[in-house]
Amino acid sequence: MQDDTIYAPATPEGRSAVAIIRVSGPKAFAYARQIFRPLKKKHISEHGSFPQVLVGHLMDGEEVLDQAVLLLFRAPHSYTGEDVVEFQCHGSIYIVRRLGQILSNLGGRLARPGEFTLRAFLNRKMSLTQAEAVIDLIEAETQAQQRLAMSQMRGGYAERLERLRTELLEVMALVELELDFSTEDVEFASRDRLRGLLEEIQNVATRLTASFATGQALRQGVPVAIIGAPNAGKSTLLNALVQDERALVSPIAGTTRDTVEDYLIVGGVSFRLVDTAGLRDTQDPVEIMGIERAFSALSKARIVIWVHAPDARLSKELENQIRPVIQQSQATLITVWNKQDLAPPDPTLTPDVIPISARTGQGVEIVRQALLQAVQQGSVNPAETLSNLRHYQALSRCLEGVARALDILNSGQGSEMLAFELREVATYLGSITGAITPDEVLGAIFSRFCIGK
Ligand SMILES: Nc1nc2c(ncn2[C@@H]2O[C@H](COP(=O)(O)OP(=O)(O)OP(=O)(O)O)[C@@H](O)[C@H]2O)c(=O)[nH]1
Ligand SMILES: [Mg+2]
Repeated sequence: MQDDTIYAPATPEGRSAVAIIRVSGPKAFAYARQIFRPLKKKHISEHGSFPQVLVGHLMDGEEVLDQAVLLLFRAPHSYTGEDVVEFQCHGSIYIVRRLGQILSNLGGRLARPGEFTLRAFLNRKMSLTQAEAVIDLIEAETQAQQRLAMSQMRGGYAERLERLRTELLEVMALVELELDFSTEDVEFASRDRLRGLLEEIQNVATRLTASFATGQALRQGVPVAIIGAPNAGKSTLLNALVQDERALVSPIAGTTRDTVEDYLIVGGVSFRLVDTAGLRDTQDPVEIMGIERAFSALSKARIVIWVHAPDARLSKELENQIRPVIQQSQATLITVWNKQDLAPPDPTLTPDVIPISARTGQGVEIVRQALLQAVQQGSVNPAETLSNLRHYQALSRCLEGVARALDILNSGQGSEMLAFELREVATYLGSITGAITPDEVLGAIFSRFCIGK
């Protein structure tokens, strides 16, 4: 338990109907008793059932500062696991600031970013992955992001990893026991059980690390590259998709030089659209740089919208350069025939080509739905999807350890090497849920929070 009492506004600064100021720590109730006068009761009671809700006056000395609502949570049944009180006052900048000063004068300390959640973690109210999910949930702007965060907050894959770690610790204890008998040739730990366990860890970790690209994409917006020959109408299509004059459009081939990005949300999923410079053989040094960037966007995309048009053809050489890039990245290809108002689709294109007219907006909705479909094909299960870089790195290291441990098992080497690798694997697994977490990792995680959470 922490011995100081912290406070912070939990709502953003500025004028609002209601503002919430939270206080957590051993003196939280004492502070509330000093500055809050309930309307109906004589005083705030120590006993009875919690949480409690009281209406009353918030006092600034003998003067009434505001009429407010007070919520009282008794440790350990609170967000932080400590005594917590929450003042819901009117959302005036003055009242919130003044209440902060009063709490500070009483001996409270303004909380650091994420300190309430850090305390919740330290008091075992939540695991580290759940605490991280709190940040993700606050930052969620789309339904897909909210689902990922919520699944992680409800346990997600962390529970599974923690179960595997506990089982590993049991087997590990037996292997370590063998070390004490190193002169004799004994095996307390069943090698079959150990091999089965390591293989299970390997399966789970492999599946999770494989889902990382999808998880990151959902979190940051699925990257979509719009490519094609100059003048095909790529920028017109970007503008039509986002319904904004985002990119410059002109009949001059080579209008777009640098990449132009914008976000589009379809069906709760956020897409990061990247309009690129038209691809062609050119001597213009600036255009060459633009085309390099177009290829770079192409290689990073998870979905590629390839725009064809009757009056803008790509050379065979360039087509042959593009295809392997898409194959390599395993991006989903959406083939679009633009300017269908001028001519019907080229019969040599794939049969599932989408005819559109970016200028009139015809067919653009079908492209939006195709984007959504491309994501859903890889059917995302939030409980099995990894979106956190820290977890990804820990699992990758864990997988390396598992592979080495399996090698040692198969070659029949001694228990000492095996025990070492098993300890590594357990440490990496434990670092994800927070069972083993150095202070600097905690510092880095919680500094990402806002004050008051
Ligand atoms: N008729 C017709 N013209 C279109 C359509 N879409 C775009 N255009 C025109 O095609 C020309 C090129 O459009 P852009 O969107 O600038 O083409 P781009 O592919 O971005 O070209 P670069 O940036 O040079 O690579 C403009 O004059 C557009 O108005 C369409 O659906 N029908
Ligand atoms: Mg353009």
